[in-house]
This record gives sequence, structure tokens and C-alpha cells, in this order.
Amino acid sequence: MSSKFPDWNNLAGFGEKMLDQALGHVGSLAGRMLEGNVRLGVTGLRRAGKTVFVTSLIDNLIRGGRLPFMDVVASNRFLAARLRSSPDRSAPRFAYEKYLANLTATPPHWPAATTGVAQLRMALRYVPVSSMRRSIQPISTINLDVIDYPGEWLMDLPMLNQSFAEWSSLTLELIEHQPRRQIGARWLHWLSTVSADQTADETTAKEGAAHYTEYLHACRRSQANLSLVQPGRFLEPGELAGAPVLTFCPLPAPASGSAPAGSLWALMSGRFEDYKTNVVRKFFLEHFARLDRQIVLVDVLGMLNAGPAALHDMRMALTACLEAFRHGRGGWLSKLTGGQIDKVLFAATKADHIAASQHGNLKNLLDMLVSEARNAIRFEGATVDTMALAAVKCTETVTTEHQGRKLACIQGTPLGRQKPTVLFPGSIPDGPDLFPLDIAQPYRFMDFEPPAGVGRDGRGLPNIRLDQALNFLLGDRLT
Ligand SMILES: Nc1nc2c(ncn2[C@@H]2O[C@H](COP(=O)(O)OP(=O)(O)OP(=O)(O)O)[C@@H](O)[C@H]2O)c(=O)[nH]1
Ligand SMILES: [Mg+2]
Repeated sequence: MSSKFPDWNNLAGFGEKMLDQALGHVGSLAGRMLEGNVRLGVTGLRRAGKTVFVTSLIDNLIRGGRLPFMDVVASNRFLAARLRSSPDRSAPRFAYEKYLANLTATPPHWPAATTGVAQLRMALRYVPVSSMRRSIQPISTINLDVIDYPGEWLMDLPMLNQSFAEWSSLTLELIEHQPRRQIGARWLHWLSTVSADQTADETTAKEGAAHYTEYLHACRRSQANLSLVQPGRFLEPGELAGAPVLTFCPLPAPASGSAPAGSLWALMSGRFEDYKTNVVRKFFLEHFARLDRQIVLVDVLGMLNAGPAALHDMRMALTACLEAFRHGRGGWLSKLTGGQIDKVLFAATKADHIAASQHGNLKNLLDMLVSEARNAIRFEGATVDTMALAAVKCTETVTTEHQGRKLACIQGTPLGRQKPTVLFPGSIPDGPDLFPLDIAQPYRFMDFEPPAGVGRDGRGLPNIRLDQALNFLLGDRLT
């Protein structure tokens, strides 16, 4: 790198004011800079780790001290990153400072479940690789846009492409199977007391929506931790709590094949279409438009804990959501929004919940779970990769001896406890046989507290493979 540029790769200890001053030095070059934009879609079902991932991504790009395998950092070309105001004023700013303060507080706190949309833009400055480009443009900038939202809302995406009849039929098909049949017994009973052809009235619609919402909440709370729960706003209504647009539920098709105007079916179907147009389409058009890159975060370990029904359900939920994105240049979402995602990374999150020696198996398992979507995305021409990562590393792998055998364990503070402890987290099979019939609960991966004092060294939040993830997603835009 030319000596006229300060070495800002390690920004440890730089305060906001110093960073401002430092950036001021290159301000005179601003006129010679061209700016590009990258919109990164952070996709994930609820509790997959989106908010923690976005917080760590921002923190690590700002501090730059824990991304050794990002090419732009390794080749000493990364100058600095800073937050910028987003050009889109329709959503609140992602509360990075609050989440970071909570993570690094004493005692530390994870973010609460997200209840609304938030967005953030960062500017990343780097020195281009090519000397020819450097002679014209010594410093380049890209703006990175990310948004965060409740994972529940992602499940609305497949509904956009369905009619009320199709959605109702699929939902009713799902509830024929356990554990849903038992969970949804009250709503099913209510359904048996109404017919699609009957005259619509608001009280009946409200009753149906209330029973159905309760069913969705019970699915989310259930041991099986079900992911395929729609509509997402019934669970996380955001600013729509109590709005009439949320007063509908699936219905069995009318016996005659079509229902008259003024019937319960007509009312529910009309509200379903309203919901699609005014809530779902609006959200995805505003926030998922023109995505360039996508990371799909998957809590594989959480699903293993919850058992085969949870894993099966998560797979269906992910496949349904990714269908919208998966065609790269020709998918219906990209046609709707004009986006063209050309790189997709599937990431198994919370890899720090297991020993490092298990990461390979975790990645392989994720590969297997998303194989269908991954192949379809590749077929359409986008580049795909999978990896196991942790946005915030809360444990260390340690080796212990048990009955003369070496065991790969982890050391960290389990959620709800105060002191670090060493434990054997269990292992992940390296084949498709995930749930042996003779073991009731084969997996008990634990959640961990963020380590005391995490992130205070000013190098960025400790992580596992965040640099490799960012290199895959952004590396080519930083050359
Ligand atoms: N150990 C560890 N735990 C993590 C990590 N990322 C997420 N978690 C755990 O997963 C929980 C959920 O993470 P979030 O980032 O809030 O998940 P989300 O996808 O934003 O969830 P919603 O807002 O509900 O959609 C956190 O409270 C942590 O317990 C990680 O990198 N390491
Ligand atoms: Mg969140």
C-alpha cells in the first residue's frame, strides 16, 4: 500500500472523534472517489441470529481487528468503515450502539427478539487492487446496506405467491399431522362449527382469527419449535396490532366450489389479499428490493435440540422462503423487486456452541439440509457457499480426558449461570442418521451468555469465520 495512506487496519482505541479526524485527511480525495452500493439481505427464521450477526458485522467492520481472512484486510487495503445515514427514511435505524452496549455490559445481555424493521448503511473505504484503477481513484468506497426484522415476517414471503384457496389448503394439510393436530385442536374445533358459505360477520371473523393466532403462538412455543407459522404479523404484529387486516384465518374450501359475495370465505379471502398487498408486498418491496447478496442464517443446533419434527418443519419453511429468491435472475421476488442476488451464503449460526472439531460436521449437515435450495440457486447462476460460523464467540474449545480418552469440550458460561464451566456439548453425526430411535433426546446443545468483558479490547467482537463469510459476500466488491 502506498505510504501516503495511514495504516488503519487496526482501529483499536480509535474514538469516534479520532476516526472523524482521520477520515478528514482523506476527505480531500473524496472528489476522486466513486461509490458503489451493496445491499446485503440477512435472511433467517426467528432466533436464527440475525440481530447478533448484524451487530457483529458492523462492529467488526468498524474496528477491523478480527477479520484476518478477509482479503481486503489481509492485503492491508482496508482503510476504515463508518456508519452513514440511510437514504431510505421509511424505517428506523438499526440500534447497533444499544445492542453492542448490552453485549459488552456487566452482566452482558443478548438482544431481545426483534419486533420491527430497522436498517443501517455503512461506508467501507479501501484501496483498489489494480494500480491503474488506483492512479485514477486512489480510494474507493462502497456503501453496505443491511436490514434487520423479526424472523417471523420472513414466513410471509411464500404467501405472496399463493391464493387464499392455496394457502388455506396447505395450512389445513399441515395441521393434519402431529404435533400440529394436537396444538391446533381448539382452532380445528372452531372450524368445525363454521362453513365457508355462511354469511360473514365480524364477530365470527374475529373469533376465527383469535383461535388461529393462539394456534400459531402455541406452534412457536411448542417443544417442536415450529418454524412454518404464517402469517408472521399474527405473531409479531409490529405497528399493526389489532388492525382489521389481521382478522382472517384459513378456511376449508366451500362445498359448492365457489362462495357467494358476503360469505365468510369472501371476507377472509378479501382480508388475505389485503394483507398480501398492503403488508407483505409493501414490506418486501421496500426492504428486499434490489438485494445483491444474501446470507441465510440457520440455527441448525437449535433444530437438532428440538427434534425431528422441528428439523423437518424448518426445512419446509426455509425451502418455501428461498423459493422466492432462488431463481437468481428469474425468481418471482426478483421480478417483483428488480433485485438480482448473485451470491448466497448459507451459514449455520452459533457454531461456538460446539467444539471446533465438530464444525466440519455442522457444515456438512447444513449442506444436506439446504441441498435442494442450494442446487436450484446454483442452477440459476448464482454462487453459493455454506459454512458454520459464530457472530459472537462465547466459548473456547478445550480438551479434557475422560476414562483415558481425549474429549473435545467447550468452556463458557451457560445461559442463566454466572460462572464459566467446561462441558461436553455432544457431537454431530457425519451422516444422515440424525435421530437414533433408541435415544429420546440425542442433542442438548446449550445456549451461552456472552463472555464478561467481550468486545472491550476494541478489536471487534470475537467471532468464528465472520471474516470468511464477509469475504465470500463482499470480497469481490472490495477489490
Ligand atoms: N453463542 C452464541 N449465541 C448466539 C449467537 N448468535 C445468536 N445467538 C443466540 O441466539 C439468540 C437469538 O439471536 P438473535 O440475533 O436475537 O436472533 P434473530 O434472528 O434476530 O431473532 P428474531 O429477532 O426473533 O428474528 C441470542 O439471544 C443468543 O442466545 C452467536 O454467534 N453465538
Ligand atoms: Mg432479531
